[in-house]
Amino acid sequence: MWNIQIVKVLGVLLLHVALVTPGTQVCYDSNENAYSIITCGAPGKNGTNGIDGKRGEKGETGPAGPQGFPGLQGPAGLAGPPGPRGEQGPSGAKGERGDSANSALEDLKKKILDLDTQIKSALDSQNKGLPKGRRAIAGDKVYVTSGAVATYDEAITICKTAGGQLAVPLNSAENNAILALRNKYALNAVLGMNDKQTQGIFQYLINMIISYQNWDYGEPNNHRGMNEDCVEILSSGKWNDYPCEMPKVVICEF
Ligand code: FUC
Ligand code: CA
Repeated sequence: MWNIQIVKVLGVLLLHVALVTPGTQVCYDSNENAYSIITCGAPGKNGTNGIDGKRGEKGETGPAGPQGFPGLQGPAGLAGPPGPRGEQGPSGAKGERGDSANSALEDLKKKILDLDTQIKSALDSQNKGLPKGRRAIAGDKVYVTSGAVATYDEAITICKTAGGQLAVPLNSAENNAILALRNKYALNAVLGMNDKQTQGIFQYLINMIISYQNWDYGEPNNHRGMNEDCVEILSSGKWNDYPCEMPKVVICEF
């Protein structure tokens, strides 16, 4: 059986080699169910397109696109840490030669004396306007009163407001000048000292223990434990401690 097929194929091949001429071809003749040398018909027309195939699988990621345009500038960032210390700058020009310590001190003294003179003459011209008897002088101090009475605290404020301070005698000359004013009014006058801080220890307004003193006999006695913390000058010029709330003549010193 296989031998017959082989012989048939070989036969056709031989026939092809021997008889094929231009215009003829070895074609399969379906009527004969065999290959034969025939003139082959023109090839049929292309069939219509088949239906679309299935959607293919997702392709691989493409290459990166071109760089985009730069975005808008963002807000300013926080201040960075301080930079390292810069180098030292060049030294400045040499200054003028200063005054010697002594001549600077002399200048200062002169200025203070000038000021002192100015203040005294201003006070003098101010006090000369006062009626006689309201002004007394001891050394470089000027004592002034209007004859009005006030408590100790009020008296301090009155004299401070006037640019001076409550009269305080530091020696007998000053005590006499104050006494002269006190006696014009025949009323005891308040002095600028008290023992509010420590009973029995009288101090000036600047919290210094008094140096000069002119107490009356038996004074200061803080009579009957009455808080006699302030000091008045009596008609004798001697001093007595009395309660600060009692009104006394106010004498200021400048
Ligand atoms: C003396 C003084 C008192 C008071 C009284 C009336 O005792 O020591 O301060 O003035 O007299
Ligand atoms: Ca007393």
